[in-house]
Amino acid sequence: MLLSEILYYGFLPVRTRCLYRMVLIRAVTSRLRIGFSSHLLKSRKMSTAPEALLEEIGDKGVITLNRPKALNALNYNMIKMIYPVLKEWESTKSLVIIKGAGDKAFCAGGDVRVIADTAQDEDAVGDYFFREEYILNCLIGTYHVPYIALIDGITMGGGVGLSVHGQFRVATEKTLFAMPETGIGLFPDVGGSHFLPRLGGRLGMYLALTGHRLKGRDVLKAGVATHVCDSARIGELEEHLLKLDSPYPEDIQSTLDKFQEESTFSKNEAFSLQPFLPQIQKCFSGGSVEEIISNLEKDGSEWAEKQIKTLSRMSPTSLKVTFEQIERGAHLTLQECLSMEHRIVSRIFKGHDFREGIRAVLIDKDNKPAWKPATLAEVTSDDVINTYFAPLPAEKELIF
Ligand code: QUE
Repeated sequence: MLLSEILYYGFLPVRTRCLYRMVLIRAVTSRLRIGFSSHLLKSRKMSTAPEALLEEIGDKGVITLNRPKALNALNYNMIKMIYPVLKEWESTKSLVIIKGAGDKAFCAGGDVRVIADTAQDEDAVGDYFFREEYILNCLIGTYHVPYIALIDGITMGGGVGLSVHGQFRVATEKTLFAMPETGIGLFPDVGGSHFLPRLGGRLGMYLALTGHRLKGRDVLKAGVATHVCDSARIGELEEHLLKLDSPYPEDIQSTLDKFQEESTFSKNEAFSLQPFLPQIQKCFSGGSVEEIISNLEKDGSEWAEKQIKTLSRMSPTSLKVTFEQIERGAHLTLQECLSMEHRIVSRIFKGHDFREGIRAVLIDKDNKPAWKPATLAEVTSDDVINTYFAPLPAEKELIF
């Protein structure tokens, strides 16, 4: 920042100052972009709307993911905008709110299309996207001031990484949560190996392998959200939070509790997975993906048949990598989980199944991926899976 900018900034009234800082933050990040890869320059749009809004409102910070037409899918530019500001806010703010623009999504995932498109290139976006994304996930998981994610809409993959590790996650009747990566030849990353095995019982293994979607109050019941609030009142909740005077976490907690108490949707409904929890526990406790499938076959219920069908559509390699990842993650810190996931992703994003998954699900939308290997039996030895978990060359490791 130039001295003249600092001096000028000092004379502005508070609210104008906030807006001015937003502009400054944008200017600084767009300067940073000059050194970036050609993919980013090519993908720059003519539109001037920033892809992430970073607002300072007194001693509070508000991040808005601002790609509503792409369901706020997280791209590299957004990560580069958010990280330095979030880092600065850790020592200057009393709370941070993160939300999504538009009425459909908090964040539908990572911008996986561009990662698949460039996977074979020398300057593959995936080579730096995942590293920076996981560093951001770690900052959120270790954040020193209250971090409140308003997950009012679709919250999947990368969107889960921007919310679940934070102190407070507020779901609404519009929240749709999933870790659906086994369906596109990836695995539930962004710290999935940390939070999924900690959801209780084998629920996390079930969500990880099948990509099962949770809606509304179920997101709270599964332990992914900490609170619920009516979608129509999310704006009012945000206003209340922004008006709190130097809040302690307990003040935030009681504000969220009050809105939860006054919420009106599916209040008396049981957790939709409640009837299946014993089966989830029994079947998904198997010691391998094959054993889980054999447990489901033995179970023989209509529910079990449905799970077998779902699993048969997923990438066999992704299923085996995911099983191993969730087992290992149960005993690791968030940082260790993210380092492990970085080892896996560095290999898997260049593989056949990811490209094929993106083709089948997001490009051609035929939903008929031709996985290679095509069956679990063909993903032959544990050595093949262990290759994904092996250390990277020292300079490529993600160390916190
Ligand atoms: C599985 C996934 C993802 C997915 C669909 C799946 C995923 C992801 C997106 C996505 C959605 C909207 C976008 C976008 C990407 O879809 O991870 O760029 O605009 O990010 O079945 O894992």
